[in-house]
Parts: sequence; C-alpha cells; structure tokens
Amino acid sequence: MKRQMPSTKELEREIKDRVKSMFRKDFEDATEEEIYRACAEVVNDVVIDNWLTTQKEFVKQDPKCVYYMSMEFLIGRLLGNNMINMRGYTEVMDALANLGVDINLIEDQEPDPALGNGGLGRLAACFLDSLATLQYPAYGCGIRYHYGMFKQKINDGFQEEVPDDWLQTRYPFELQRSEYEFEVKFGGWVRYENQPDGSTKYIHEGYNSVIATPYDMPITGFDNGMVNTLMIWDAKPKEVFRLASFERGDYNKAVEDMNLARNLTEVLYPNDNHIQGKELRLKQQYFFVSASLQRAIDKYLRYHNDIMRLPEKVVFQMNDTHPTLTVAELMRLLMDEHGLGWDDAWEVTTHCVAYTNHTIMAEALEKWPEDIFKGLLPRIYMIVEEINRRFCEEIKAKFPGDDEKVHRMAILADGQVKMAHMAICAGFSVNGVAALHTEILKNVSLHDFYEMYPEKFNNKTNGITQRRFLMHGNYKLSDWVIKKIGRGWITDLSQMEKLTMLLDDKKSLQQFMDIKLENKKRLAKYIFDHNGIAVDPNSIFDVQVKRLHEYKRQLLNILHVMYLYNQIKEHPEMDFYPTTFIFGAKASAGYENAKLIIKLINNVGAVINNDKSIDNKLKVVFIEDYRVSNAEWIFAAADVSEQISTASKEASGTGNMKFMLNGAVTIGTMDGANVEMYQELGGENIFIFGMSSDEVIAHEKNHDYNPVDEMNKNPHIQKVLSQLVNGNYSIDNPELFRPIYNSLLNTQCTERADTYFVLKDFASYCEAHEKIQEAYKDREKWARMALSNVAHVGKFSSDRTIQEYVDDIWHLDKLELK
Ligand code: T68
Repeated sequence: MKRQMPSTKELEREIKDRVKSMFRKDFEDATEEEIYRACAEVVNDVVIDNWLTTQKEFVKQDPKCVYYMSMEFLIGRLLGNNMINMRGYTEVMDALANLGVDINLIEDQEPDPALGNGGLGRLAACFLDSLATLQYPAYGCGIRYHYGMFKQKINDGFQEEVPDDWLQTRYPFELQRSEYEFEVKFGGWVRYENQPDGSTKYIHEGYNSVIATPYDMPITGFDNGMVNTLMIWDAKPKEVFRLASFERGDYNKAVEDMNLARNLTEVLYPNDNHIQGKELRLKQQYFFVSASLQRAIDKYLRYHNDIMRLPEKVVFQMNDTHPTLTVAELMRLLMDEHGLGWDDAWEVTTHCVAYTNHTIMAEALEKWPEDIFKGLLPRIYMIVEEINRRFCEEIKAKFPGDDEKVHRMAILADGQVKMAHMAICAGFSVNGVAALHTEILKNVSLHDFYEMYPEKFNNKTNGITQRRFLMHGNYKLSDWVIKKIGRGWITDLSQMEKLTMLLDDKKSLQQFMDIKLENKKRLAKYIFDHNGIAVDPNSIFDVQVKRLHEYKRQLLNILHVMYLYNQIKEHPEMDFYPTTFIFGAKASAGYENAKLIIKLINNVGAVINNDKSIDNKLKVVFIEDYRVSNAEWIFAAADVSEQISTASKEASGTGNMKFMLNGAVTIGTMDGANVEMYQELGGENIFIFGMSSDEVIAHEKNHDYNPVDEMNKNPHIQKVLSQLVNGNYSIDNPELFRPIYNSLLNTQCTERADTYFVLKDFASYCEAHEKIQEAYKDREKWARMALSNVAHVGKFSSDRTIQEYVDDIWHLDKLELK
C-alpha cells in the first residue's frame, strides 16, 4: 500500500520530535541544518516504506528492468523533490511556517549533489524521475564521487575552483548496501588452460583489486508510491583488515590496493564535451560498469536459471560512450563466469545493450591508447580484440574491397580503442538526442555505421521533468497553471496546450506577467545578496546559463553587449528598453579560453554597471556557481533565453526547454532541439538567427570562411574587437584579452580562426536582438509570446522521451502498484 505524507499538524509534531531525538534539542534551539536533517528523516520514513513495497512488487511481478548506465547523475537536491513527489511539499512548508521557519532556508541546508557536469548528467537525473513517475522498473548505475563538480568562486573576475565536499556530513538520502559488494580487478595478466572438452579457460592473475560497495538512493515517482533505485558505487580496499593486523605476506600489494581504492571514486572529471584520456578515468569506467553488471546478473540469477534469457529481463542503456565497457565486461562475465561460449555470449550481449550519442564534437569522442587499455584490462582487451576481428570481417563482407572503410570503422586502429565504434557494433540501438542531431549522425559523423546498420539508428529528442523545473522551481506559475487548467499536466505535459485558450484573455496575461515579475524580484534579491549588484526587475532579464564552451558562444553574447554599450553611449537618445544580461557558467579547470571569457564577462560588467551616464539601461551580471539549485530560480525569472550555439554543434540542449517551460522567449540558432521548439511554436514566438547547420557544415568542409572579411564588412565588429585589445575592459593589462582576439582573427593561433563562426553570425544576432526590443515594448504581445511558450512545451517533457525509449528500445512493462 502506498504510504502518504502526514498532515500539516502531524508534520509539525514529527519534525519537533525528530529534532529532539536526533539532537537532544527543543525546536526553538535547533539550527537550520538540524531542522533540515529532521525534515529529511521525516520524509525518508515515508519514502522508505514505499521503497520497500516497490521492491517487493519487483520480486513478485518479475518485470524487465532498464539499467541506465551513466558516469554522471546530476540529481540536485532531493528534499524538495521528494516532498513534491510524495505530495507533501505544501504540508511541510506550512508545518515549518507554523513553527516560524522559512522552507527555503531549510532546503538551502542540503548540499547540491553535483555528480555530473551539465546536460548529460542532468538528463540522466530527469530520466530517473520520469521512469519512476511512469512506473517503469529502472536502476540508475553510477559513481559515488567524493568530490562532485567543483564549486565556482569568482575572484577579481576570474574563476577559481573550490572542491565540493558534499559528503563532509552524512547525506540523508543514501543507504549503504554492504550486502551487495563485488570485487573489481585491474592489471595483471591472463593465463589460459585448455580444458578436456576442447574449450579454453582464461585465468586472470597478478591483478590489483578493490571492493565495490553500492550506496542506494531512492528515486521517487510522482504521487504513485513507486520508488526506483539509483546505485552509486564507492570503492574500498579488499585487504584493509589484514593490512592493519600485519597478517598478510604481500604488504606491497595491499598498499597498492589501498591506494587504488582511495583514488578511484575520489573526483568527477570536470569536463563537458571534452575527453582528456586519463588512465584514472578508464579505471572509473570499468569499476562502475563491472560492479553494476555483477549486481544485475546476480539479481537475475536469484530468480532465473537460464542466462541465455537475460535480454528478456534486462537492458543496459549506455549514456554516451563512457560506459561502453559494458559490452566487453558483459561478454567476460557471460563467458568466464557463467560458462557461455562466444556465440551465445554475443547473442545475449547484443540484445542487452543500447547506446545514446550526445555529441559530434571531435574532442569529446572517447579513444583510449591501446597500451593503457591493455595494461589495465588485459582480459577485456582480449575480448575487444576478438570483437574487433569479427567486426572487421563483417565490414569486409558487406563492403568488399573497401579497406579504407574497414580502417575508418575498426574498433582497434591507429593504436587506439574507439569506444563509439564498439558501442555501435554491439548495441542493438543507436540514438541521437534531437532530430537534427540524429540526422547529422546518420548523414555525416556516423555515416559509415549508418550504411552498415541503418536499422539501429533512431532519434529520441531529450526532455526535462516539469516536477522539478516548474512545480519546485516556480511554484507561483505552477499554482496558476493548476488554477487555470487543472493538475493533468503534472504527469502529462501535453495538456499545457489548454493554456492557448488564455492567449487572448488580457486578465490572464496580466496575471501571468505579474508572476514573472515576482520571480524576477526573487532573482534580483538573490543577485543583490550574492553580487551586490542592484538590478531592476522591470528590465528585460536576458539569460544565458550553461557550461562555458566556445561552441555555446557566450562570447557572441558578450560581444553583442559591448556593441550595445557602444550604441547607447554614442546615441544616448536611442529608444532602448533597459536590459539585464545574466550569465552563469562553469569552465573546465584547464580550459584557458573558456576561463578568459568568464573574466571578459565580468570585466565588461564592471565597466558597464559602474557607468552612471547610461542611466541603468544596461546591466551585466555573472552569477557565481551556477548549479541545479540556483538554476531553478533563474529559469523562473527569465524573459529571454539565449540558445546560441553554432548550428550543428549542440546535440540537443535541455536548458532551452527549461526556459520555455517557465515562459521565457528563446533567441536561438537552428540547432539541437531549438529546431523542434521552433516547429512546436511557429516562427512568431521564437527569435531565430544565424547560419543553418548545412551552411556551417559546408563551410567546414570547404574551408572557405574568413572571419577577417566579416570584420572588414562591419564597423561595429571592428570597434568591438579593437576594444578587446585596447585596454577598454582591462586598463591594467590591455593584452589580457589578446588570446580571445586571436582566436577570432588569427589563423596562426588555432587550426581555423573563429572556429565557431562568432563573427559570421554577429550581424544576424544583433538584428534578432533588435526584434526582441521591439516585441518587449508591446507588453501584451510579449505576454502572449511568453505564454505561448508554456502552452507549447508539451513535447519537451522527459516523460514523453522515456515513453519513446520504452516503446522503441527497452520494451518495459509498467509495475503495478496498488
Ligand atoms: C550534452 N553533453 C550535450 N556532455 O552537449 C547537450 N561530455 O547538447 C545535450 O542536450 C545533453 O548532453 C544531453 O543529451 C554533455 O553534457 C558532457 O557533460 C560530457 C561529460 C564527460 C565527457 C564528455
């Protein structure tokens, strides 16, 4: 039976009792942190009961399960999310209010579990939310990094990285499960023995190993009593006790094992769309893949005895190539541990694994040097060699005489192990994350593979969960929508369509804009408290928040701000609607250009924000430490959403959808899911600019783009670029921004100057912004555009995405819950 949250009155008492029993304190004397912990336990009580019930139904109903394999789960804070999903948020808020406490301050005590970089990790978290809400049996499998994404401090305009010690105090929403520990082995060598039956036995020797311990986190569905599990793995040394008591002979090996375990799960690699190729990362990959597969097979064999039928109960979805070792490790387990021959093992494996591609960026493609790979995973390497040998035979048979093609497609080539090639070779499904992206995979980046296996390719346009990004982040709008069209949209976002009936209702439009204003005031206060900058909630809030990457073109945005500033100074009489440009972005620690762009944004802000002569028409704010928790407030407050990547580069984007859900109007390129937003909205409710992906791809192919031509054509560009290097924004060191200038113009510094066509799209971007200015001045027209965005957001729920994965790839049945 589903257990409900207690009533407000009961909650008041329970929270007080918890504070007393946990901290031996009266409520009045408790700190906010202690109240947070008490609330977490009260909510946990309900969650745990439902978790137990769900897991019992798993055993009874024996459904097929998806294992979502991901190096990253950017789950964000769980207290608020769990309260919403258990339908107790308002009750807890009221109970706390009765006790004289603001729920926001309590939620703010929770560390923001940042076990991911950006879109890919957050997508995994949204998928888990939707799976539980739609009642599909699922496990998330990942890593319990001790240090997640670093915290960003801005010091004198520069980014500084501070370690994120989120486990410093016990995290209330995880449960250590020592009963499900498994050993994972690294290094050593493989010896083989011929068996009397003619088969060969492979024996792994001389290895180092660690024990993988899972920590389970509950993933609650919305109002249905379903609780799935996210298992994140931590490592501990196998021999720790013997080492301590000096019983063991091989002291050195024990020390090695200890260090291996200590380093493995220590820290998340903070790169988004970029792979460094460090051995420790390969270790992390094998570690969580091996442990997760062992647990999955173990669970299967507890209730079944025919391992050949594994695909009827289990599917592994690989979130990008990071977990591609799933392929070879599953082969190893099936052959070496469960006695299958190659063909049977391959049959099972290729029906159990599917692959999602998230990028076409060359620097994000995973390739491991063969020697590192072989040294670390000798048995896995042997298996990869055999997969590769058979795969190359298959290519030859299909395309006789095309040796070039075999070389291009091979898994092992040029001294490297190409993970995407293995994922496509073994996966029964290969999907992109937006329609345009999938077309580019089929026709350009993975064209060879598409020719070979057209039936494997399919598209699954990304989505986001409306429970977190509207109900939790923007409860005022959420309540308003409930008043207008009921609650159906909470689990069926397509019902937002009903809001179209309000598009000509002036009163509703006014209420809608009043809510936006309230949210802007909330953000303005946050900005004042954190940045000391006073921004006018009546100005246009124009927002770009996402990881900092050159292809996402924060540079285009800030160059445009510099241009606007010039215009306002030169033409003070100009009719300009005051605008606040808001940025938030972390740059990978070693990404110099990205870090310099952050400094540029801050320096431009410092000059503009302090220039009294422009009468507060322009403000520039850089929000420090952009993360899931503050993102929710930022989306709620945005008027304009900047989605301005170079066309073809952003596989999908999901921030674009979160803004749309919150009634911001997009300025964007025809890239990723923007294309589908445009289709849903019609051209009049979105501002599209810039080159198409076809044009970009053609320029890249023909090498015929010269940014100097763009500069020479456009005096505004000339002025802005000169201001990059004349000390305008860096009086002490006029050369500070020279690398940015060079990246745009100087062919000697990069492979191709202005790799991401910033100057090429500049004029068109300025024009689109002028149209925004015009549109915003007509308040009613703007309200209609913004509300249209909410009304047409239905497609972009992760519930829709998950249903498509289920229908086309996973073929799961819903768990029945009473
Ligand atoms: C993002 N990728 C895509 N990668 O850039 C974005 N990469 O367009 C898409 O919407 C999103 O995935 C979800 O599909 C990433 O976020 C990474 O974070 C990453 C991490 C490690 C290595 C490479």
